[in-house]
Amino acid sequence: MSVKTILTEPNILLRQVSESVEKVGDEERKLMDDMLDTMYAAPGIGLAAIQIGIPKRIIVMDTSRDKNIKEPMYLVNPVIKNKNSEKTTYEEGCLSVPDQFAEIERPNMCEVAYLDYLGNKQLLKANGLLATCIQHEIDHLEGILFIDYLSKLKKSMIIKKLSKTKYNRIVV
Ligand code: GNR
Ligand code: NI
Repeated sequence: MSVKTILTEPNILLRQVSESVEKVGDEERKLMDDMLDTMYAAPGIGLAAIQIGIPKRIIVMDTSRDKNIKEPMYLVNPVIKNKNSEKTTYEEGCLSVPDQFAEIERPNMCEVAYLDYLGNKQLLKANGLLATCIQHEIDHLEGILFIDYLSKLKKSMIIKKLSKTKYNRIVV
């Protein structure tokens, strides 16, 4: 279990489309453990493998409100099967877009099929913050960041700011 460096925009790796996982084995579980450590250390409520430079379709999440109660979720090859036409807005942030926040509108409910930590098939119906987080993380697997939904001007201002700042997370 170790905390990895989180890549920040602008970085072409974050724009890569991640590859499906063929089998959930020990290597994938080790990656999920490291991703969870990295996410908790950040701290964040979700993390996609590409954020630590691994282009695999794996995300981890924990949207539990109580910091003392850990409710880790592991989603391998997640696919959205259904989403609501009703929209909801959250102020989103991203560990790969440090210190920047914006209101983003997304479907308020989604059903997602995925493989869990043991490689078993699961179907999850999510709403609220969890639904938003799942969609934010699946976007990462397609090389999409939340700033892509902003106007060209807002997006370029954020990228300009990030380019001026050197973000280095210390790997312990
Ligand atoms: O920690 C995070 N918080 C968050 C808040 C609102 C909507 C999405 C997120 S995900 C983010 C962590 C992250 O960057 N995951 O990719
Ligand atoms: Ni993110």
